[in-house]
Amino acid sequence: MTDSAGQARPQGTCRACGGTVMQFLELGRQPLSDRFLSQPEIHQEYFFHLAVGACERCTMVQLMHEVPREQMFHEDYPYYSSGSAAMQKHFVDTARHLLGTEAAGPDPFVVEIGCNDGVMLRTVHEAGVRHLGFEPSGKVAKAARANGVRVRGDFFEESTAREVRASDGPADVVFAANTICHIPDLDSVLQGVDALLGPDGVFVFEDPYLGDILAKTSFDQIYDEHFFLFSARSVRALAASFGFELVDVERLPVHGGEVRYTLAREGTRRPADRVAALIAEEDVGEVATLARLDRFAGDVRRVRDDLRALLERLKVEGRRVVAYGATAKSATVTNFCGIGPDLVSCVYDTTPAKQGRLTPGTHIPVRSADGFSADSADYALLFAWNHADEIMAKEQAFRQAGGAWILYVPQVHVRG
Ligand code: DWN
Ligand code: SAH
Ligand code: ZN
Repeated sequence: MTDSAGQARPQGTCRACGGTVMQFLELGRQPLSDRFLSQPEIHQEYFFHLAVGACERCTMVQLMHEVPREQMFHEDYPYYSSGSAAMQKHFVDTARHLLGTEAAGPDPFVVEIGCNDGVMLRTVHEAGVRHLGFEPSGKVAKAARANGVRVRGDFFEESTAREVRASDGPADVVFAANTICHIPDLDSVLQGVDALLGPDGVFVFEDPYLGDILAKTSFDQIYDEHFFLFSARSVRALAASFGFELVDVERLPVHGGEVRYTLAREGTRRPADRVAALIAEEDVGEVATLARLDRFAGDVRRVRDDLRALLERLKVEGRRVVAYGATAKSATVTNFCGIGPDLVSCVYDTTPAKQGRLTPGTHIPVRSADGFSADSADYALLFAWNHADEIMAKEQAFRQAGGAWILYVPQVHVRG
């Protein structure tokens, strides 16, 4: 089968259902998105082939090639969830919501997969509720423990889930944010949830939403860690093949648009009307069709060409361009668009673990965000566009001094 350009489409095997995956977008040779390098490390970078496809049978959108999990999630994993005030608030609200609903009975037990620095479980701990976070990345797990959170430093999978069931009993809620889409082995995740969850328990997870990614051409949501781009239809199919049912969906504004999916054991709850409504909306938007995904691929290439053209023009004009937010997402943008230190002088970021290092693949220096206002750059490319409100509010002096932000979502534009 050929793609829109008449090329043979590479194929793969679906990690959700075993069906055939048809490639629709090629993003080239890419580094690990969260591996910020010291100077000597630039000679031994790990690269992989980033391409994305959709399953013919269950519609699941997924990467064509997998990166071993230990390459991504290890002692020095540098993303700290509490680095954004808006995300902190989101997770305090999430914890309160769970404590007031699914975890409101006598002696509830809440498990989180990928608890990171404890941004969500901290509130559960402070409420005195039994909990456990799975977090394989060493330093972020340590930060969670320092917040009083009970953490198991392992990957969540069927075997570790069974051990927790044996030692702690059934969970009322298994929660995960921005983590299930990171795990290619969905069989092991769903079997682990099945083993751990009580008969009336729920599995709640939120991840970037395919519908929003297509609508906003936010192709930077595609990188090594984001193995799956979920939709309500693909998650409903996944749930059904493991004896679960998709009983609720909620759209969330965080990280550029996500959906929170609620799964329960089949037949235990009546699905909310908004499940069928979102799937109907996906059908109207043809979210899962190859024709729509090919159109997205064309949109992505246009954004790449526009962004490169703008940065090259600013360079010719002698403008100083920096970037803001050394996001994992930006690895795809810089490497796919060919943006290195010749076009963007440095990236400002608040994360100590990223500062003083070089961005993956393109080797742009990362500096402390404290230095941003003194830089007097003409333009700042906003890699952390999902935190635009928070960042623009605290960096108002930049625009007052004549600086302008460059954004590339949903298309390339300048906000002066
Ligand atoms: O899914 C994932 C999400 C939840 O987090 C992970 N795979 C990895 C990571 O992705 P990301 O790096 O693209 O996430 P963010 O939240 O867009 O990263 C924001 C970056 O910007 C961080 O390095 C912190 C930095 N930042 C900053 O310098 N000043 C953030 C804010 C809010 C700020 O004011
Ligand atoms: N939940 C946080 C963190 C998201 S980053 C938030 O929404 O901000 C993804 C996290 O999942 C990382 O901390 C990573 O170490 C962890 N992770 C990756 N694979 C995992 C697995 N199989 N089990 C548990 N945690 C995992
Ligand atoms: Zn499939």
